[in-house]
Amino acid sequence: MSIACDIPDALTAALRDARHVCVLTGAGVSAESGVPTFREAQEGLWARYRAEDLATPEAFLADPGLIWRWYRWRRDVVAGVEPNPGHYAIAALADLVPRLTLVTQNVDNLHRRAGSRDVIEFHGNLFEDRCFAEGTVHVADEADEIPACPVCGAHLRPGVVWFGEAIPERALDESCAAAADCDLFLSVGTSSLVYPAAGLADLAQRNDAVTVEINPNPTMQAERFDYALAGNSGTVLPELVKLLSP
Ligand code: BV8
Repeated sequence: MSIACDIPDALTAALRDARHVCVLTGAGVSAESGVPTFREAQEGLWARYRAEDLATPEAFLADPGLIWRWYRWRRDVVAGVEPNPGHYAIAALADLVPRLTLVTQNVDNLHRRAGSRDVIEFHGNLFEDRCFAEGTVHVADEADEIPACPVCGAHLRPGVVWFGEAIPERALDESCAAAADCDLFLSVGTSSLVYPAAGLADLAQRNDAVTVEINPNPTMQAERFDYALAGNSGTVLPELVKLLSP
């Protein structure tokens, strides 16, 4: 495994020969848009909470109003920013390789806003609400402190996957299939600490894919990747696109 920021020739060759590229992204790919990562301390009135403690069904049951306010704050943050060159590069890459599968841990919808199609939202979407009891999708009334399901009256909850909750079956199956089939796996802007998302790179490696970590702060898993590019996704990903552009 080599730590570099310029793109090694062997990786350039692997990218040019790739039949199927699988890209996994985390909060770091949205950092250059101004969205705080999970690792970064929460801001303002949320500074006294750890994101991991708020993103749980237990926290919602204990104080649904508090959790709704947190997710509304995050929606407002995301609504006030734009995708960055990293998001746009991934959207462009999809048209430069035979097949690209994009799996994101981010719930911020920025990949879609950058033009990526068929994004696998492994941990759900901030802008989708669900009935806490039935799981059905509903549009929450922004006026309500704690919106209620129009069908059964139960609380509505943000359409994200909380810690301790299962990954949506289709997202899990499609992501595992893509990781096992790809010949190049890019892990971008993730600390590789949250499972099962962090296990996808191993699955790709076990199926002989070339694996690459793109992160300005090489993670504890960096050793396990074939390449670790220690740079910002908003810089490194456009470089990869340039290498493929005619
Ligand atoms: C489950 C949605 C079971 C909500 C999220 C195995 C081992 C250990 C623990 C577990 C295990 N298996 C399961 C667990 C438990 C748990 C887990 O992994 N815990 C961790 C903390 C140890 N996993 C779960 O609970 C999962 N569910 O296992 O269910 C089950 C099975 C069947 C039936 C019932 C139950 C569900 C996990 C999903 C939780 N939801 N998000 C919300 O957003 O509110 S996770 C959330 O945190 C994000 O989605 C993301 O996944 C994670 C944060 O990680 P990152 O995205 O990587 O962000 P982070 O801030 O950590 O790092 C940012 C990185 O970017 C840094 O490395 C930084 O250097 C880099 N960076 C910064 N700037 C840039 C950059 N990179 C590039 N460019 C830049 N400019």
